[in-house]
Amino acid sequence: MESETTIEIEVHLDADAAATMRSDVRRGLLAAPKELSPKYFYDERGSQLFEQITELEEYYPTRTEREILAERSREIVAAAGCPATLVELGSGSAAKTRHLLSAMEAVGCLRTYVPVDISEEITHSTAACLVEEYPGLAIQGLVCDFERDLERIPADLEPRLIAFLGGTVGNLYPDQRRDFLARLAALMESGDRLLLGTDLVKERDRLELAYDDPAGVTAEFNKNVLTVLNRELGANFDPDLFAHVARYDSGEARMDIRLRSLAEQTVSLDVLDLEVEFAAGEEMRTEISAKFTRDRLEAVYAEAGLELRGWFTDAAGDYALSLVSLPGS
Ligand code: AVJ
Repeated sequence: MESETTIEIEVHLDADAAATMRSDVRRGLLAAPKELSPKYFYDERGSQLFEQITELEEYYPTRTEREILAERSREIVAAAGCPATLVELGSGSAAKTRHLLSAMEAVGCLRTYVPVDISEEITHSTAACLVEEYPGLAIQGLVCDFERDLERIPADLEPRLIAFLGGTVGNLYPDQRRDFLARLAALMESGDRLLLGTDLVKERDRLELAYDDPAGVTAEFNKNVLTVLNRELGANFDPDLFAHVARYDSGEARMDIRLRSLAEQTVSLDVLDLEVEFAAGEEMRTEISAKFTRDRLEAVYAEAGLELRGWFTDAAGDYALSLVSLPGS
C-alpha cells in the first residue's frame, strides 16, 4: 500500500505585485542617485543567469556554502539541538538543504520541512521530490514573499531550525537587515535556531572578480534588470548603452553593483508615464552585497536581539554559516 504523503502548501502571493513594482521603480528612478531593487533581477532569464553565476570559477560563495553544509551538517544539527522542523527561507530546489535534512534524518529528529519560496511551481516540485527521498517527512510549504510574509511561518513545530542560506541577507541595507532579523527574533522560541549564510570580507581583487567575471555572465545578469523593466513597464532601455560596474566599498564592507550610462540619454517608461534622463557616466545602483566578519556579525545579531551560538566556515575562511538563537537560550 502507498503510504500517505503529507504535503500542504499555502499560497499567499501579492495581488499587488505589479503595483508594488511600479511604485518601487518610480521611486528609484526619481531618487538621486538612481537605484533599482535587486529583487527585479530574477525573472526567468535572470534566475538562469544567476544559476550560471553560481557555476563560475570566480564566484566562490555558492560552492563554499555547499561544501560547509556537505561537511558539517551533522555538527550543525547537533549544535542546533536536533530540531524537529527545518524552515527554509528561499528554498528553491532545496539543493543544499538535503545535507541538513539528511543529517536530521540520521539522528532521528526530522519531522517537518517548511519550504518558503516565491515560486509556487518550484515549491510543489521540490515538495514532491522530498517526500520520495525522505519517507515520513511532512511538508508544510509557504509560497510568499518571505520579507513581507515572515509572520506566516508556522509556530507550532518547535524546535525549529530556520535556514536562510545563499548570502541573500547581504542584499539588505543595515536598517533593513536589523528589522528583518528582529522580526525573525520575534517569532523565535527559546529552542529555535537560525542558520544564516554570509559571505566574508576578503581581498578586494577576489571580491571584484567574483562580481565581474571575465566571461561577462554577471554583467549580463545586471543588465537583465533593464530588459525586465522594458517588458514589465514598457520601457526602452538599451542594455548596450549601459556598462556593468562592480566595486568593493571597503568602508561599508560591501560590493556596490551599478549600471553606468555610457551616453547622455533619455529613457521612457510608458507604463509609469515617466521619462528619465541619464547623464553620460551617471551610475545607477542595482545591488549591494554585504561582506562580514565574525565580530561584525555578532554586533548585527545583538542589535536585532539575537546571539551568535555557532560558527561554521570553510578552511579558507571565505564564507560562514552562523547558528543564532535568542539570548541565553
Ligand atoms: C544571491 C544575493 C547572494 O550577492 O552574491 C551574484 C547575487 N549578484 N552576483 C550575491 C549576485 C551578482 C548574490 N546573492
